Amino acid sequence: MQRYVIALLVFGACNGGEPAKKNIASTVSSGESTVPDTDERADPIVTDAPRGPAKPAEPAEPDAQEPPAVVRPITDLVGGDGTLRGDRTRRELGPVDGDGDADGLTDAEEALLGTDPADPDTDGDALLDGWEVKGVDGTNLALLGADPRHMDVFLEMDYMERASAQHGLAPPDSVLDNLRKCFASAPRDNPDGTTGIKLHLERGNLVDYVADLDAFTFFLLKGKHFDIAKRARTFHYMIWADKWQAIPGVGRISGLSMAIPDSDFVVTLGEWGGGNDDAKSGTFLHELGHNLGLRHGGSDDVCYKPNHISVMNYSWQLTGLLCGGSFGHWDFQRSGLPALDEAALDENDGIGLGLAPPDCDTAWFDPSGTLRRQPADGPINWNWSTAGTLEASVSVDVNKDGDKSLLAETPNEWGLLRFDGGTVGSGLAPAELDARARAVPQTLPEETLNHETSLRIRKDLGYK
Ligand SMILES: [Ca+2]
Ligand SMILES: [Ca+2]
Ligand SMILES: [Ca+2]
Ligand SMILES: [Ca+2]
Ligand SMILES: [Zn+2]
Repeated sequence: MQRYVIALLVFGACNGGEPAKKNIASTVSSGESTVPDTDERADPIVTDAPRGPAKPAEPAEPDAQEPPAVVRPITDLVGGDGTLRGDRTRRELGPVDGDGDADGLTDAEEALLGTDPADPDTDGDALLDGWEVKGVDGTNLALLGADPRHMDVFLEMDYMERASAQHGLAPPDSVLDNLRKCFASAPRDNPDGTTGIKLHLERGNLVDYVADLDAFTFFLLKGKHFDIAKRARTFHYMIWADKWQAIPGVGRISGLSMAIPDSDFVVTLGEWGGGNDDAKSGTFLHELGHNLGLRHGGSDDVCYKPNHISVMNYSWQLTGLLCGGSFGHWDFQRSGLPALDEAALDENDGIGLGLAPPDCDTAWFDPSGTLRRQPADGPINWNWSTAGTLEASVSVDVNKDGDKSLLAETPNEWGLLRFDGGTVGSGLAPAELDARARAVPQTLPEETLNHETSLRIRKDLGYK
């Protein structure tokens, strides 16, 4: 009975109820918890689900431009100090003829680099062309691998330590590889003629241990360990922390983006023993997805939509997508899927034959409330009838939110990414930028996937 109540709270929070007020008082201590945590505890806990006053979705990034006829590696053109390289380069530059789009590069420099002299941000990653070539705020982005013709996301990751955390709190290299590869394979076209997004993950430093992190303390730690003046306009900031302060009625959450979109988030897998590689990879991607504007239902805040094959769907956050017979596939949804009418589901049609990813499973709740999975690109036994016959119209609350309704169509999430969350790309003056970078949100997006629910999901899916 208690479990049922918890589930209702969890699912209800995905549909846009009032944002919970969170207590911002907390303490910082230098000690660590003496309670050993494992991945197997079943305390009532909750994970996250950003909500709150959702900013209206902004139009997707414009299509990438036609690549220049000859694309030279940016390192051939720009030195680590932001100066353009070589005698030939200098000859090609000719006289300075102005900077028509005010991005810090002259029209002649832009012609040489293959950037758009009429667009201050040729690749649409919210970092101005001039910033990516010559640096900004004392941060040399070119030296860090930025390219004005290729989408870049920079992220500083600090971490906590707790010796009793079974899996450790900081990420191993294998997790960072998962994250980089996920973004590198993004279906996004760049002006340099390639696809993918370069995710620049920088290991930061060990921060003070905090047993029960909250937003106020998060921003204290950020102010102490993140160089706001140098990096607020170019870097996201996150902490691999221990546990987020328990939320009444929810419990502990696995992570939290401070807004949607934003430039700050935390991963708080302490209740999961720090999380195995899959939990770390998926939770990081999920929260970074929120930072980049993604929501729990693809097009909305509705959770557990079977027509949403993504780590933004709680069904797959802790395991990764199940594709080709194995878990651990890290992705946001790559193409749109049609709406599902829970009151009249045609089992023959599944979630859209020929539209769903061909080798991946989808997951939904059967009438008993058990999470089921079947290949996404095929018929689906929505009501889990034992005979397995396919029926033309069945009525099932497949996302278990207590209502049989229309689950809205879902988009290609990669096409929705916005890179200007929080302070990234900001044109604020230094004082205002500093204030914005330290501002504790009045309300936070809600994450509602708690520990107990996540364990049940993994069990139902047959994970491990
Ligand atoms: Ca320019
Ligand atoms: Ca430009
Ligand atoms: Ca850019
Ligand atoms: Ca770039
Ligand atoms: Zn979330």
